[in-house]
Amino acid sequence: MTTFRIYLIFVLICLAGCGGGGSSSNNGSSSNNGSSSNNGSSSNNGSSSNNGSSSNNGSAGISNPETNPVSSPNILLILSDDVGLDVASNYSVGTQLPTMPTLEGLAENGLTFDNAWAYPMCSPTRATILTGRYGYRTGVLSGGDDIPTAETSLQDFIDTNVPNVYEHAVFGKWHLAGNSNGGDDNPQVMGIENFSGLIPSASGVDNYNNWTLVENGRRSQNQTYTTTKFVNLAIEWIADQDKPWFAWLAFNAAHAPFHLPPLDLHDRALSPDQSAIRNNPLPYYLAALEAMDREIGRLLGSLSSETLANTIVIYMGDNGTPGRVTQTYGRNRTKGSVYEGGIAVPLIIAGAGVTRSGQRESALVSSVDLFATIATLAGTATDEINDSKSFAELLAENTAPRRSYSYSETDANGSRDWTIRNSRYKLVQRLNAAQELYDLQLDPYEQNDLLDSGIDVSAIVTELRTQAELIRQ
Ligand SMILES: [Ca+2]
Repeated sequence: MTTFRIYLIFVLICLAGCGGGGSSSNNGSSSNNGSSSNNGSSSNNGSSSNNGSSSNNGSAGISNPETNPVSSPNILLILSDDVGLDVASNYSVGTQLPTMPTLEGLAENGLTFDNAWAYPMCSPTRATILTGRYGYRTGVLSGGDDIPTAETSLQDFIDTNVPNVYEHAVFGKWHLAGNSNGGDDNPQVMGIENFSGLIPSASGVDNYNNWTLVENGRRSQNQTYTTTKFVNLAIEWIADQDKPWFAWLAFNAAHAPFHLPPLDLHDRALSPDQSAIRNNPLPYYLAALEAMDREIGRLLGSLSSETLANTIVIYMGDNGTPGRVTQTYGRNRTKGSVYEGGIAVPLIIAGAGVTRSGQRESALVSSVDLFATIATLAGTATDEINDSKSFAELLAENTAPRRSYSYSETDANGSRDWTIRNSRYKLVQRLNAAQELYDLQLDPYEQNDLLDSGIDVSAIVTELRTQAELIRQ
């Protein structure tokens, strides 16, 4: 067993609850009533136990399996790019899977969601998380759409409702900025105090090893592998925090261009030839995911055991796997589509307050729900706001309230498609096409349109269409 793996196991055990009974070690307010005892000063008086500059170096505390809810936990939101269920190693969809011990460890110690939906493309999913509103409301329905500055960001919402409690930052891919909303300054316009990542290139980078970094509006060229750089930035920023923090870490991995990641970040023997990558991109795409997993492990390993015990980690894919590297799903039912291959994404949550260790959850949840969920975790007591419904209670209680319907849509390439589902059935309405109905329990890959089956499903269709119309009012 490598040193890294031993270390990782310690980190994951810590996420399950080491570090002293789960009481908050964040300095500053731990109240959830909107007032703060942390008066907004950013004093660095040494009283903080939250910044965790030291790395874990022993086994102290790992025998405590309990993770009690904590007030004002640190929140680490990790988004991967173009990663559907077929390449998520703890879902049973694909056959060629990446080795991802960090995420598998999170799943073993946390809660895995089997029915999480996002939008079919990058920008719309990010906009739903940022605003808690569906794309047809914000206008962000396709890759590259600009987020309107009139929208209230999750970070602004937290700052307003639990003032002076959280520091927040976004690292990595933004994909919501353009000429209409401030360009490189858009994250600051949206209330992000600290942004370091990707803005200029529409979908990510042309080259993972040579790209334009934007740090609070300032551009510079960077030659560090993007996955590594974003983790470096997150580690450095977290180490400086003396208040509870909310870090949004959005990898551009494993979005195209398919490439050979640094050899020390994966164990695959792959040719660096571009022709080899072109001819069979899947192993390279998997290697990029393995590199991401290893770097997530490095990030978690950089946190002190005390900080880990007060941190909740949310991992989610932003949309389905691209057609060139998809498995199981049909070629035209991948990223960009409202079929499962486009919108069903991995979602794992572990850490502070997640007491349903190693369990799976079938509740319908959506990227739009992350707004209210994260706001609730931050102490705003936001069960529902805009289109967003918090599922924070599910992290500790499997009988918590849940959605009856989940919704997604796209307006890419003139498609203007939408879909809605209940716990079992899914209605698909594509532009200028007949509606389709699938039984996701019996037919998870949408092979058999029930509207072609001769079975009377009119009541189901009516129910779902009525609910969609209510959502889209
Ligand atoms: Ca994406």
